[in-house]
Amino acid sequence: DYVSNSCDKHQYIFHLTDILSTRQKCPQSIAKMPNTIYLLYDVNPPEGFNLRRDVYIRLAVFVRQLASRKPFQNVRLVLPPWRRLTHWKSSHLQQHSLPWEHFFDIESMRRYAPVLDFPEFLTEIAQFGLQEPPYVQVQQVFQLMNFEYMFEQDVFHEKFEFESDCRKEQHLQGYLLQQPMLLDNDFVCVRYQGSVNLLERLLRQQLKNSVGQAANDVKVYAILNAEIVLHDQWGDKEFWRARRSMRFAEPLQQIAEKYRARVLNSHKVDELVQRPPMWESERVYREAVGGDYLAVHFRRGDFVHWRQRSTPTLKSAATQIREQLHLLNLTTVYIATDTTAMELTNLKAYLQRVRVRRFTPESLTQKALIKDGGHAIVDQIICAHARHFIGTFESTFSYRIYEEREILGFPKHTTFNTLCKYATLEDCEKNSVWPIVY
Ligand code: GFB
Repeated sequence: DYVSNSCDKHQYIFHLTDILSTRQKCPQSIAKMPNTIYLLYDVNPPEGFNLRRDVYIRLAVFVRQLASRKPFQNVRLVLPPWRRLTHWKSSHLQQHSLPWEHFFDIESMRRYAPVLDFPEFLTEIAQFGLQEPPYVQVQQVFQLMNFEYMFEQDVFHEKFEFESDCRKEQHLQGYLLQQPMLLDNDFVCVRYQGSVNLLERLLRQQLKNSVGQAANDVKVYAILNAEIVLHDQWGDKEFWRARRSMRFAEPLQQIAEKYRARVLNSHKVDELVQRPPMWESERVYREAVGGDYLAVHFRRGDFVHWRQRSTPTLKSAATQIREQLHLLNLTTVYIATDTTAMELTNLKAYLQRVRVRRFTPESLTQKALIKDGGHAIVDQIICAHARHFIGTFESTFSYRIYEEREILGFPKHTTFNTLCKYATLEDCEKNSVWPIVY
């Protein structure tokens, strides 16, 4: 009924699923939606996958709330295509311009906020017929920059200011504007400090400046270096709702599930994890047991050089793993790591008589399908289902596993654990505990 009613009314349509079904039943209705604003964004190019996930949450919470206020009812957050990230080392794989659906369940995310994957955005905007395909005009690019000094007389104020000395060439611009179909009109630099909500003021100001354009114009804005905007409230109910809606893509979940069953004899039904078909049905729960294995995220790569103070040696990590296995009365450790084959062999040498397991794609075809990013997600899912987990100090990769385990319903002490630099040091620096909130 809702869909058929929306055919001849200029109604606010929230989910793309609604839009798509509307399109099938009455193709003209899309073009009638007034004031559609597409908000594109990108993140500082060197940033890794798991910080980018956090930036998404900041924007998703913001856009969801923004959509309840005039004139933003038809705002859409457009997910930036994934560029080849520096950590994606398999150079033989095509890892440019990957859509988010490769890694995440977009329908699930869309039940939280009005988001569009980049290819969906291109299709949708072409159907408006207002832009000349294959090109899309971005009316305004906001290049966010930090203020030189964050504090005025020791006080942190939320503020933004337009920067007069702004040349596009001076900025890295992320990957978004390298998309050949995006034509950017106007590039402005904005010094920005504060929470994501401050963006609303920026957008309102922009809309005021563009009066004179037709009321039902489609507007496309892009925000670069979006990691500069801070969470409105980190770790509150809304944060967790957005986080819970970010379920991994089904094919990756299946690969992880098959691996756990085959190699770790781990089956989610026996392990009492909370996994209803929809994230909306998840509830306060702390009874998860997990599979008969300890999981460790052992971050190496750049951490070995830049984080020497907190990164353990192979021998120290092995000692900590042994001790934990002994405490848990387990004999299997699953290791997720970005280390080299040589280091892994050395680590295993310190772990004799322990079953050490690590996921590798079962074929070249599977690796080409899931790519480095998918491989990392499979590692995260397997870690999330373990009886006990130990992460790496200050790694966002480990943080996302903590969150996943909070959602699945594990007792906190089985999750918020950190590898120490020295096996002998009981009170080494640990990652913070951020429990789930419903
Ligand atoms: O995700 P991420 O930002 O986490 O970056 P950190 C680490 C990337 O390395 C992951 C790969 O996205 C993966 O591609 N990687 C790391 C792994 N650990 C594993 C693993 O266990 N399995 C697999 N398959 N892949 C940030 C960096 O790293 O830390 C920044 O992105 C910077 O460049 C910062 O160094 C300090 O938060 O761990």
